[in-house]
Formats: sequence, structure tokens, C-alpha cells
Amino acid sequence: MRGHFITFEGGEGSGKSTHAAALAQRLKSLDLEVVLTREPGGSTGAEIIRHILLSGIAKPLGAETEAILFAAARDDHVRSTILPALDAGHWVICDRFIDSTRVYQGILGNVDQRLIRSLERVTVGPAVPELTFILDVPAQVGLARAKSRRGQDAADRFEAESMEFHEKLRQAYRALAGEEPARCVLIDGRAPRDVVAEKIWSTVRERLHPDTAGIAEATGT
Ligand code: Z5A
Repeated sequence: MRGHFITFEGGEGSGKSTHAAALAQRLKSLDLEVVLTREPGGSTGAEIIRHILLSGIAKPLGAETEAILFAAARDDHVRSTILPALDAGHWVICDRFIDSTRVYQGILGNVDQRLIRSLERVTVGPAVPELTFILDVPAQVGLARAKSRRGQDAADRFEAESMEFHEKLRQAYRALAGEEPARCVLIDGRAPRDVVAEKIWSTVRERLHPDTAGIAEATGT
């Protein structure tokens, strides 16, 4: 694996897609090869499974089955999209990844941690994120943003959960950030967009040095 792998996590409407795209754009402006992707999805097979999961038709089968479906999608995504890009030396930016399964299915869905970890071991392999941004906003703020963005469209399977669910989700992400400080950086997503983007960019520069990556690639060092 010669590339870099960065993931974005957080509750609904916390700004993951916005900031994943902004970071990808910034890296591209340095002439770096960037793959911007998302979960569930990011490959042909995984996008089919995304449709099943977000439509809610798998919900009656239970959280364990949903966890297995998310894992099946991840397996295809990692093999088809993420690992080939990392092996080619590209930067991979992913909107949601393993922490979403840990939090949504593991903590909120009460799926046995041993199953969650086993699925992770089988699907992720060497594609472990080097850096994970956890965007933190109160549930009410995130849901209001998500609602205003979707307009008249119906809420999806997870957005339709209760306020209590979304607040628990926030607490679970905050706890996760505390447990893995070497990988996870908690960012206050309530701040104005440009402030959040600058914080993310300064962390990426400090930890992964993108400014010199293009030069190193060009000179083969
Ligand atoms: N899920 C799971 O259960 N298990 C798993 O393993 C995985 C996923 C991988 C995927 O939904 C669902 O799958 C997800 C968890 C579950 N639950 N849901 N729902 P998705 O991909 O369709 O949606 P999402 O991941 O929750 O993302 P989102 O709702 O699209 O939100 P976001 O990406 O975090 O936010 P955004 O689109 O960047 O921003 C939302 C709006 O706020 C938008 O209009 C922005 O312009 C605005 N925004 C962004 N930043 C700011 C700031 N700083 N100030 C003001 N406004 C802002």
C-alpha cells in the first residue's frame, strides 16, 4: 500500500460529504491522484447493496443481517476500488467506513462486538484508514441540515430514526474518538464551513505531508 487512506465519519448532516469533497479538491490542486468514494457504495456491487440498505427493506431482518450486508458491500468496495487505488499510490478519501458499522450496528444496533470485529478483519485487510475525521454536531443541527438538503424527498432508513437514536450516535462517535486518538480527530462541525475545512487541511498537512508527496513521487524518492 503506497497511497494514503483518509475517512470521514459522524452523524447525519454533520458535513462529511461536504468536507470529503473539499479535501479531495485541495489534494487534486497539488496535482495528486485522488479517489473520492463513499460507503455503503463506491463500487458496482456495493452500490446495489446500498440501495437495499437505505431503502429500509432489510430492516425487518435485524441489525445483525444489516451488519453482514454492510460488510458484503465493504468487501466489494475495498477489493474493487480502495486497495487498487492505494496500491497505485493514490489518495483515497472515503465518506464513512468501518466506524459507521462499529457505531450504527455495533453500539446502536447491539450487534455482538465479536461479529463486528470479525467482519472487519475479513473485509478490510490492509485497508486501515491512517486518519479519520469525526465531524461532531448536535443531533438536532445535523438532522435539520439533512432535512433542508433533501427537501420534499422522504427520509432514508437511518435518518428516520428517533432523536434519541441520533443523540446516542453522537455520543458513541465522541467516545470512539477518545479511544483511538492516533487515528481519529474530533472536529466541531458546527463551525462555519471554511473554519472546518481549514482545521481538516492543517491536520492532513501536519500528519500526512501532502505538499511534498507529489514531489517525492515525481523524483521517485
Ligand atoms: N451506515 C451504517 O449504518 N453502517 C455502515 O457501516 C455504513 C453506513 C457505511 C448512509 O447514508 C447511511 O448508512 C448512514 C449510516 C448508514 N445513515 N444515514 N442516514 P448516506 O450516505 O445517505 O448519508 P449520510 O452518510 O448520513 O450523510 P448525509 O446525511 O448526506 O450527511 P453529511 O454527508 O454528513 O453532510 P453534508 O451532505 O456534507 O451536509 C449536509 C448539509 O449541511 C448540506 O446542505 C451542506 O451544505 C450543509 N453543511 C455542511 N457543513 C456545514 C457547515 N459547517 N455549516 C452549515 N451547513 C453545513
